[in-house]
Amino acid sequence: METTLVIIKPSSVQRGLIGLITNRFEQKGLIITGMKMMQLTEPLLKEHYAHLVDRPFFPILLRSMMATPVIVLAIKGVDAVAVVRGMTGVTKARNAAPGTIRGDFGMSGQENIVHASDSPENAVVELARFFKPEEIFEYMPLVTPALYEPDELKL
Ligand code: IDP
Ligand code: MG
Repeated sequence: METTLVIIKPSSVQRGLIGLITNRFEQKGLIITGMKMMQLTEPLLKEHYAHLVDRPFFPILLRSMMATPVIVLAIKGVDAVAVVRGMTGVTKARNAAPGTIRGDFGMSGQENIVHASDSPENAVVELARFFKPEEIFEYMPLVTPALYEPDELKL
């Protein structure tokens, strides 16, 4: 199984969406293996959004991501990175498909509800950026055999 990183962004914390968003992942059958509240900092965000530091909107992105604490989630499942990206929807929330988190909860390209890792390689790097190893728990919920056909669990 893969594990991916989700960040529930400050605008979603402000709007009281922590429970609704977390519920989406649980309802899907994904396993929450890490979850905490933390205050993001400029150095951490410059690393996390290194691909955007030269963009004109970067100061706004920084301010927005530090406006309140965030919730970081480690989420596990078969193909979890792609599954969670699919559930997240495209970056500009007002164009995101209905049924996706961004599509159902957002209107903005900037305030787009959640971050989700975009590749298995980045997920490994991002999980290590936001979690200490002991903050991710490798348990298997008792319902797992009801969620997958046995061969799928051997992937
Ligand atoms: P992603 O979150 O869908 O992976 P990225 O391109 O990695 O999208 O951008 C990271 C974050 O930066 C976005 O989620 C959004 O909050 C912000 N962002 C990206 N592009 C724009 C833009 O053109 N205007 C304003 N904010 C943007
Ligand atoms: Mg991205």
